[in-house]
Amino acid sequence: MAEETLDLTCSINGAAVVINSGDTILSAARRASLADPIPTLCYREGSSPDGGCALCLVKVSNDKDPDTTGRLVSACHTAVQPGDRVTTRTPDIVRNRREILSLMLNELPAGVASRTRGGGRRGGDFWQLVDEYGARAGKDTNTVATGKQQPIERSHPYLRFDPELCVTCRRCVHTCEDLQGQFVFGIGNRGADVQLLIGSNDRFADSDCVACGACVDECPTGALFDRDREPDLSSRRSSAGSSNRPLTSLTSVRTTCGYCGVGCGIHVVTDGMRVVRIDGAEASPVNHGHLCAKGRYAHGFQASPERLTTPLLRQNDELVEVSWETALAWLAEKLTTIRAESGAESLGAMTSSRSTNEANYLLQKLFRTCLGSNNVDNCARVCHASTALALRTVTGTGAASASFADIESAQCIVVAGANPTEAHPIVGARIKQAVRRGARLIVIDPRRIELTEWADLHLALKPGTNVALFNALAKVLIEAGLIDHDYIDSRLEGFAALQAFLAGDLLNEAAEVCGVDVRDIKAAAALIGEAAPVLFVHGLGLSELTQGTASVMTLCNLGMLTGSIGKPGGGMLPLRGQNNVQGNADMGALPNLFTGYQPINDPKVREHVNSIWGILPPEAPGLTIPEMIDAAAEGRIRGLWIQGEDVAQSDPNQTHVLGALEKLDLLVVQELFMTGTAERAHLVLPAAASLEQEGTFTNGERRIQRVRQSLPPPGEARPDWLVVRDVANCLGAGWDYPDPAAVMDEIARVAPHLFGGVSYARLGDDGLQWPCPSPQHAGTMRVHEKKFIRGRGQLVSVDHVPSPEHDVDAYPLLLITGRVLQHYNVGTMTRRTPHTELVTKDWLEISPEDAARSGISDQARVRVESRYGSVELTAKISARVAPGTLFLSFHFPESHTNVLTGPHVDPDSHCPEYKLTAVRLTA
Ligand SMILES: Nc1nc2c(c(=O)[nH]1)N[C@H]1C(S)=C(S)[C@@H](COP(=O)(O)OP(=O)(O)OC[C@H]3O[C@@H](n4cnc5c(=O)[nH]c(N)nc54)[C@H](O)[C@@H]3O)O[C@H]1N2
Ligand SMILES: Nc1nc2c(c(=O)[nH]1)N[C@H]1C(S)=C(S)[C@@H](COP(=O)(O)OP(=O)(O)OC[C@H]3O[C@@H](n4cnc5c(=O)[nH]c(N)nc54)[C@H](O)[C@@H]3O)O[C@H]1N2
Ligand SMILES: [Mo]
Repeated sequence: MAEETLDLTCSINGAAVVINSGDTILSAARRASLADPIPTLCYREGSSPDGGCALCLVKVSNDKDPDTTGRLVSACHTAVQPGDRVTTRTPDIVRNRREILSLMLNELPAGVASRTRGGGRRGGDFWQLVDEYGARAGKDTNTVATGKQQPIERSHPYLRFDPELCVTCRRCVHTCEDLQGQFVFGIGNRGADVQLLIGSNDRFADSDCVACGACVDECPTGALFDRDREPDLSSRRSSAGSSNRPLTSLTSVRTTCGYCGVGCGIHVVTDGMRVVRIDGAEASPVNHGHLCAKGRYAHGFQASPERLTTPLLRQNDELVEVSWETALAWLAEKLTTIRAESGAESLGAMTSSRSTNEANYLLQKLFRTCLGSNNVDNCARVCHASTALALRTVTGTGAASASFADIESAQCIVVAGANPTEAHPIVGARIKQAVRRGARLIVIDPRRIELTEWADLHLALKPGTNVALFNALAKVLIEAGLIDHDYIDSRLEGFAALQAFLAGDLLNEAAEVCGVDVRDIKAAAALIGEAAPVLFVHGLGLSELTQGTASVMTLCNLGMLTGSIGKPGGGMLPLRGQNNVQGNADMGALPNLFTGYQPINDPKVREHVNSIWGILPPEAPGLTIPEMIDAAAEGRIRGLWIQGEDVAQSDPNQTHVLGALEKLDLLVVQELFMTGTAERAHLVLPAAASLEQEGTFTNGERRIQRVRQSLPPPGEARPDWLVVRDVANCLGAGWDYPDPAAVMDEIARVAPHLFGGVSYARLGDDGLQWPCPSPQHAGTMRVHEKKFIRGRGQLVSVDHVPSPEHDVDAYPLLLITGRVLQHYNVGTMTRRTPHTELVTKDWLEISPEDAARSGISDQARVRVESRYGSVELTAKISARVAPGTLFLSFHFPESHTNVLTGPHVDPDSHCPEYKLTAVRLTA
C-alpha cells in the first residue's frame, strides 16, 4: 500500500504534497506545514471530523474531475485526491471565514472580546483567528443566548466553565470522549440557544469528570479553563479578568511526572518561584500530551509551607534545626559507631522509589561499600516484588515485556488485578481508546472497577484465588487447542508437566474456589485463545498476596501458551507503581542483587563490580523490608536510613512497624514532609522534590527518562543523591561525582548488559528503554521478541493455596485495600493540594447487601476489626464491591488502614498481603 501511494501527490497553494493513505486535505496540509495553515475550530486531531464550524473551507480543483473545479469543501473531512489543486486562501474564503467568526462573536456578550484573549493551553486559537480575519460582532449584540447567561461554573477545584465565552465548537465533547473515554459534555438546544452541557446537572463536581484537563487544552476560547490560572476569581465581568494576563518571565522545562510509574512527559511552567501550570508533553511517546488530574494539577504540595526546609536532629526528645554540616557529620559518626559496636548487618537502608535512579544507586552503594551491609531494599518489596520475581523466574527479566504503545495494537487486553483508570489513568485512557477501536477486554478483579463497564467479560473472582482461575483458564486453552504449538515447542519448557498437572476436575474446583461461573471461565479462555497475541496488564491484585509470585507466574503461563510474549500488541505489561519503582530495583537497591539484577554472590559479577567500586560487600544476601522491620523489633537492626518512604503509614501491620521503629538507635529519614515515619526519626533530612532536582526516573515500560529541575528546593532542602554522596564522603569514600550525569555514567559501566548505552547525552526528551547495551543500541521496546532472556520461557505448575486470611472463624468479611484516583499512596503530596476537596477521606466501601445485613447506613461510622487491630471508619455503600468483600484506601494517616493488615507475606518475594485481610464489622 505504502509504495502504491508514494508517487501520489496533490498541490496545496502551488506546492506539491505527497498523499498518504487515508489523508484528508487537512491532514495532508498539516503534514506539509504550510506557511498559511488552514484554520480550524471544531476539529480535533485524533477524533472523527466534526465539520461543524466550516472554518476550514478551502477551494479545490482537479483536472480529472472538472465538476469539482473551484468547489469549496471542508478540509477536515474531505479526502484528498491525486491531482487535487487546493487553495487555502482566496478573497472569498477569507470573507467566508470572517463571517463565520463574526457570527460566533455575535453570540457572545459585548465586551468579551476586549477582555479575553486567552484560552486553551494550546493557544486560544479562536481569538487569534478573530484578530487575523478581522472579525467583528455585528451591531446587535444583545441577542446573547440564554444558555450563555448562566453563571460561571466553578463547582470543581480545578476547572471552570464560562458559558459566555463558549462558541459551542464541540472540541471539548470530542476530546473528552475520544481521548479520555469520559462522556462529560453534551450539546443542548439548537440554533441561537445552543449550549454546552456538563454532566446531567451542568456542574463539573456532579459529573463524571476526572479532571484530566484535556478539554482545557483544546478549548479555543478559554471558556473551559484551569481555575488555578484564573488571575482574579471574582472578576468575570470586569476587564481586569483577562484570563491570560501575561506573567513576566515564565519558563518551561520538559521533565517527567513524579507520581506514578507511567512516567508521563510534562512541561512545567514556572515563574521561577512556583509552578504556574503543568502541560502534557505532546511529543512524549508515553502520554502524547495527555495527563491525569495528579500529573496536571496536584503540584501545590511543592510550595506547601509544611515542606521540610532544614535538617532536624533529635535532642532531648525534640527535633531541632541544625546545619547540614552538623547533620552529615553526626550521621557519619553514628553509622560508624553502630557498625563498630554491632556489625554492618545491624544497619539497613530503604531507598525511595519516589527519588531518582542516581539517589537509589548511591545509597545502595554507600551501604554496600562504605558500611559493608547488603541490607538494602526498596518499596517495590511492598508493591510489585512478586511481579519482578515471577517474571524474572519464567522469562529471565523482571520487567514488562511490552510497552504502553502495544495497547494501541492489541486485539485483546486482559486487565487482571489492576485498576488503571484510577491508578494509571493515562494507561486507563489508552485502554478505553483501544476498546473504542474494537479491542476485546477482559477484566479479572473482585471489584466492579470502571473498566468492567468497558469489558466483554468481567471475572469477579474471590480475593486471593488468582492461581486457581489462571490454572483453569490454562486448562481450557490447552484442551480446546487454543494454544500456539509452534511457540510452545520452539520457545518454552514445562509444557508436558503443565498439561499433566492440569488434568482432573480442575475446572469445577476452580469455579468453586474463585466463585466464578464455569461458563465465564470458558468464554474468557475462548476470547483469549482466539484473539492471541493478548496483552496481559496486571497490578497489585496479583502481586500483593501470599500467592503473589504464583499469581503472576500462572498469568505468564497464559501469555506463553498463547504465544503472546514478545509479539506486537501482546505480552506482559505489569503496571508499575511509583514514578521510579522500576528504576529503584534496576539500580540494585535489593538485598541479593547488584545494579542490573546481577547476583551479589556470582564470582564473575563480583570481579566486575569490584573493578569499578574497588570494594565489595559480603556475599550473603541482606534483609528485605519486612525482615528489616522484624529485625528492628528484635534489636538486630539498630540503624535504619529511610529515603522517602512512610513505612509508619504504608507498611502492613502498623502496630508492629511502629514498635520496631521505636526500638531503633538511629532512624534517619530523607523526606519532603514530616510524615509519621519522620516524626519518629533521630535525624530528618529535607529533600528536594522531583521538580527541584536533576536525575532520571525509569517508568513501567523500562524507559529511563530525564528529570529536570524547574524550581529551587525550599530553604535548605537538597536532592537525595547529593546528600548520600556527601555522607559517603564523610565516611571517607572520596566520591567525586560532580553531578547526577556522572552517576549515570557509572551505572552504565556497572550494568552494561542493560544500561551500557545509556548516558544523559543520549536520553534526550524521550529517554531510552532498557536493555540498551551499547551507545549504538536504540533501546528495546519489546523484550523476548525472538528468544526469552533466560533461554526458554518456563511454564509453571503451581497449585492454588488458600491464604491464611481465607475462612477465618469470626472474621467473615474480606477486606481489600488499594487506591482511589484522587490521592496518591500515603497522601503526603495530594493531601496538600485541592485534591482534598475532591476526596476528603478514606471510605470503607461496603456492598448494599452487607450494609443491609449489618444495619449500616451510608456515611455511618463503623468499627472494622481484623486479628491485628481495629479502626473506626466511615462507610460508603457501594455496588463496586461484592457481598462479602470490603474496600478501603490508605491515603489518610488518620484511617490507620494498615493497623488492619496482617503480617503475611509471599514466601518467595516477601511482598505483603495487602489485598486480603479477614475482618468483621461492629456498627
Ligand atoms: N491515584 C493513584 N494512583 C496510583 C497510586 C495511588 O496511590 N493513587 N499508587 C501507585 C502505586 S505505588 C501502585 S503500586 C499502583 C497500583 O495500581 P493497581 O495495582 O492498579 O491498584 P490497587 O488499587 O492497589 O489494586 C488493583 C486492583 O486489584 C484488585 N484485587 C484485589 N484482590 C485481588 C485478587 O485477589 N485478584 C485480582 N485479580 N484482583 C484483586 C482490587 O480490587 C483493585 O481493583 O498505582 C500507582 N498509581
Ligand atoms: N494497605 C495498603 N498499604 C499499602 C498498599 C496497599 O495497596 N494497601 N500499597 C503499597 C505500595 S504498592 C506502595 S508502593 C507503598 C507506598 O508507600 P510509601 O512509599 O510510603 O508512599 P509514597 O506516598 O509513595 O511516598 C513515600 C514518601 O516519599 C516522599 N517523597 C516524594 N518524593 C520524594 C523525593 O524525591 N525524595 C524523598 N526523599 N522523598 C520523597 C513523600 O513525601 C512520601 O512521604 O504503600 C504500600 N502500602
Ligand atoms: Mo506501589
